[in-house]
Amino acid sequence: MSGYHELRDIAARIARTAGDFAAAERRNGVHAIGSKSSIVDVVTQVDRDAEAMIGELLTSARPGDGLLGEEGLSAEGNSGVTWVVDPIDGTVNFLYGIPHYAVSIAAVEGPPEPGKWTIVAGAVYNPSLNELFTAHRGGGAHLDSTPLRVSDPVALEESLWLTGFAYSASHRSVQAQLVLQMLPKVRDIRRMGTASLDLTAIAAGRGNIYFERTLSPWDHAAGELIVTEAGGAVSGLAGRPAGREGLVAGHPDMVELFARAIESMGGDKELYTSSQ
Ligand code: LIP
Repeated sequence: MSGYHELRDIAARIARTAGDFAAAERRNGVHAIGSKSSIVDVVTQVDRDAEAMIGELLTSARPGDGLLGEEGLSAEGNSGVTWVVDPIDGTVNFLYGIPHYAVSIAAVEGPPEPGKWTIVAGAVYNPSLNELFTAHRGGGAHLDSTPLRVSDPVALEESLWLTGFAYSASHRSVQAQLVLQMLPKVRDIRRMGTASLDLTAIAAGRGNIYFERTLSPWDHAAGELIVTEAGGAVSGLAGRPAGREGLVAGHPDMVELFARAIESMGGDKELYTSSQ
């Protein structure tokens, strides 16, 4: 078994390769080739090609590991490590040429499921800014070689809240209700469109709190470790694991403050039934 720092180095190298590939393809122009969970949830050929590239590079570096990716990448391993991959997080930004998208790659031990996994290494790479965020368990979080630290706690009314919205219209209506109640109480809200970069922003002190629902494992695995290794906390709501029913990230005191505020506004009401 490699050390976690070696897994981080593999994630970093491959995230950079795939991100530079995606950015080069973007310069030639891209278009949506289909939609997934709803008409607004698009996919491009570059998402698929980048994921295939990442799968091949990971398999050649670590042949016994499992794979789980947004565009269908899936393989069972026998090493106890699974790579959780978002080849292009922020696909809608990518489609429109908004330079705010990322490749996110995490190594997890145990079942590759939020609440059951242990995230041990991760990298999130934004090719548009040439920013590479990395972490490994117990080794701290870095932006390139600079150590990261979450921002100190502030009052609710001084907090910048990063968030995002679901692809499902009914889930969006629930999210809009919370925004309606929360917006007058905070400094402001940012919806930047890339969950992994929202998490790395929190790790870098570029916001006070991140809260989003309906996330998939590949949206948050790497960023989640980067936040906790930067001294932050990541939590679910109402005793549930951080994941698709909700994920709050920030300084531990801010997570506590926001989780209670969201719960008091009914923002933790279950969105998914067990069959969904
Ligand atoms: C998207 C995110 C976005 C979030 C969406 C979705 P994709 O990932 O990063 O910020 O709000 O729900 O998960 O689909 O671009 O990989």
